[in-house]
Parts: sequence; structure tokens; C-alpha cells
Amino acid sequence: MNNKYIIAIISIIIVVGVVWVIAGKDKDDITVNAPAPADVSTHSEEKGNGANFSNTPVSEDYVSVKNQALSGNTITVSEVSLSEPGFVAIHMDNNGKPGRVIGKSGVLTAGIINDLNITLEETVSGGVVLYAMLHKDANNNGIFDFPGADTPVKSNNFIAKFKILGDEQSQPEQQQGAQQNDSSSVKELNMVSGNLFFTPDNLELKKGQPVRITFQNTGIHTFTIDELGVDVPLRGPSAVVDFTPNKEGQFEYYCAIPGHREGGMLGDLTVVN
Ligand SMILES: [Cu+2]
Repeated sequence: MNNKYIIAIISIIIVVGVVWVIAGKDKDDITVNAPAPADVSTHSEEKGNGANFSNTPVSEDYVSVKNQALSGNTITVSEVSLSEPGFVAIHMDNNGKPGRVIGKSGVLTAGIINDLNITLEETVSGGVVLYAMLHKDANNNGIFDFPGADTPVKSNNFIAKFKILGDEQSQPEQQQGAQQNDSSSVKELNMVSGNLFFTPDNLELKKGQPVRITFQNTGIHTFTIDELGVDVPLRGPSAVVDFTPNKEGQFEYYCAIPGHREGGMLGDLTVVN
């Protein structure tokens, strides 16, 4: 045997040993890939139906969502990793931070989930920024209790910011502008009243112009403006409120059901001359 032959054998033993150690490590000690950052690409892609689920234990919590067009009223969360049971909630944007919840998954068991579909409870237009956020099922009741016990999971990537692609619609205020010159016509508006919110949460109306607001409603609420004598119950999936603002100024509209105004169910009304 010459030295070259011995060196070759030793090399093979070392390589086999290293491979064995790496393979053994993979088997016994599952590592989680670093979370993908929230995808900020501007393309949309076709979404498959149904989520893929792996209940391999994971030690990390993260969520990843691509910018996407709405499919019906459903968005797709690319990947979720949960170290314990929890939820993915979709939050509206509130001045660059996650705001109120407009959609949520059912309770998710711990593990990695791909292509999770979540149906939004209201329609959002193109250009809107949303946040997917992980919440834990803190009280283990399988129900999303937020605001409440099921606080957000805190980890490096527990929030993914994404954008709804599509035609950007003008704001209600801009649509109003076109009609404001004609004060004899009834101004028609659409609003959403839901679990402790009004959307939009600000309105500008013209003094003396009759208004008809059609609410897409969830729950039992009222639309109340003290100064203008407006106090109309909102019941059922659709409710209509007619009134004519008869004075200029800044007013608050709110829900008069106990606790709802305090919970954030209010908005700012400006009546201009
Ligand atoms: Cu209410």
C-alpha cells in the first residue's frame, strides 16, 4: 500500500462519517428554515384550492403572504408556521399598522400550512394594504377571541404585510365630490357596520342635501348622530338610513349600543355648506 491509497481510504471514511452525522442530525433534531420575508413582489398568481398541512412539530412562528388579487372575497396565505395552535387574522391597515380584523382562519393546529385560504368579511379594493397576523389560541377554546385572550403571537415574522392588486378605486370622499354640486339630488352612500366599526370612519356631507346610507350590517347596532337628531337601528344584513344634515360642523356618528362607541364604533362627520 502506498501513501496515496491510505489517504484515499481515510478521505472516504471522513466523508461517510460527515454524511452520517448530518443525516442523523436531520432525523433527530428537526430544524426549521428561516422564515421567508413577506413577499413584496407585484405579480399575482393562480391559487390552488385547499391548504396543504404538515403537522411536523415546529419551533418557530411565522406567516408569509404574497401581494395578490382577490379571488372572490378570498385571499391566500402562502405559508404559516405555528409552534402551538392559533389563528391567522387579516387586519386592515390603520396608519401603517395593523388595524381591525376583517377576516380570520379557523383554529389551526401546530405545524406548517401552505396555501391557506381566508375569506374576508368585507370587500376591499385594489391598492389596499392588509396584514396577516398570527394569533395564539391562548385559552385553547378553538374560537378566535380578539380583541380578548387570543393576542398576537410575538415572533420575528408574525406579521406579513401585503397588497391587494387590481383596479384602484377612488375613495368615497372623491365619489361624493362629483355629486356635491347638485344639492337637490339624494346622495347615496354605502357603508359597512360590523363588530365595533363603521367603514368608512369618516364622511363629508353637504348641508341641506338629503343622504341615503345603505349599510352592509353584521350584528345589532345603531347609526347615531346626536347633533343632527339621527338615531336609527341597524339590524339584519342590510339597513337604510335617510337623513338630511341641517347644520354645518364636525360631528361624531356612533353606535349607541352600550360599549360599542367605547369599543371604537364611531366616525367623524364633516358637514360643509
Ligand atoms: Cu354597535
